[in-house]
Amino acid sequence: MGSNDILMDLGWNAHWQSLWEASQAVDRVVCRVVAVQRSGLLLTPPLPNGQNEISIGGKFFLRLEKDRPTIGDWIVVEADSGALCEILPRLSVIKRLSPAGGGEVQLIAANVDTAFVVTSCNADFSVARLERYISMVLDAGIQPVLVLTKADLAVDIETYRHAMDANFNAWPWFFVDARAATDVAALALWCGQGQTIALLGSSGVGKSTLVNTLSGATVQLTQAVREQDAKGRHTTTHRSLHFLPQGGVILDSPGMREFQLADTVSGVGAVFADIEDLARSCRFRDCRHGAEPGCAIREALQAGRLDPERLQRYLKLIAEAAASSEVVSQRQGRGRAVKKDRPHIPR
Ligand SMILES: Nc1nc2c(ncn2[C@@H]2O[C@H](COP(=O)(O)OP(=O)(O)OP(=O)(O)O)[C@@H](O)[C@H]2O)c(=O)[nH]1
Ligand SMILES: [Mg+2]
Ligand SMILES: [Zn+2]
Repeated sequence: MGSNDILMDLGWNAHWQSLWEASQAVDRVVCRVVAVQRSGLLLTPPLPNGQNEISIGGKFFLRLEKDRPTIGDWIVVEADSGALCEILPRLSVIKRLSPAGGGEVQLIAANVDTAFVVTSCNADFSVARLERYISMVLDAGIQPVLVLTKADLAVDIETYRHAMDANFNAWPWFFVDARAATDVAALALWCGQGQTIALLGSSGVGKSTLVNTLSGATVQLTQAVREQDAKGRHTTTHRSLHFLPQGGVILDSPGMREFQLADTVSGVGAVFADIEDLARSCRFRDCRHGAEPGCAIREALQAGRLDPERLQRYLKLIAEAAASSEVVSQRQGRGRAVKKDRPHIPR
């Protein structure tokens, strides 16, 4: 396997080393997927023959999206032919429901340690959207860090501080001017060697600006947002991995428009752990928090210990994740059936 030092710079660590040793064969190398293109995968480090692009091909192409290689994956490749042999088991994967429908999941990134969930101190800010992002991130077992950009432009920063204090104190959060190295220095804690960070957020919130400031260089294009409504212009058009001077690897992504949760019920539960704790002390296991006696949720509402809007947001998100789980499991069940019984499937 090439130089270990190079792999370390790509996020390699003892976990990957042991998996690799278990599967090692003399004619194979391990690489990280740094971009997924229509024609194939971009890899780093390149294969011994200098090739840094391979096609997905064969058995991987026929798989459900969740089992196909995605950005951030560690893959084992035949050194000479460039054939993809295996995807090393993922430590984490961020996914959403595919907008194409049909219960397909869409992978956003694999093997991410920390997600910087980015929003701005302007019209982009939405407690509900932050909760949605954090649900997706926690479901993947990833540490969320909330980054509130454009603090330098905020007319009334206290409004944002209040909303953050009321809802998000379980996670680290920061006000920053994303262009200012001194502000962004607070994020370096999550950017050390062996760490992979993903940036998530709407267009125009400053994801690429953060990559540039953390890099101390202009590695990504950025563009001013629309004056009238603070909406971005979808400047970043594809996902890409960047290597930070702090030693970590950071993934820049195009701004996400509204997205639907995949099968992430437990992520929603983790965001609203306080509400799920309360629900466990309702007298009836199947309490619907309506008129039932001994309802801990209703008591908390009446005592002013639970914000009714927060409860509504929880109920909406948990219903969405449950509905997604249903269609996703149907789709994945069908995927297996198709493989096993292919000749008999009626058209
Ligand atoms: N004043 C100020 N401007 C910022 C801040 N963060 C980003 N900007 C500006 O906002 C604009 C959009 O920033 P980008 O980094 O391109 O946003 P993005 O999230 O990458 O957007 P997409 O690539 O479209 O998803 C640029 O003009 C940045 O200079 C900030 O904290 N303060
Ligand atoms: Mg961008
Ligand atoms: Zn109840």
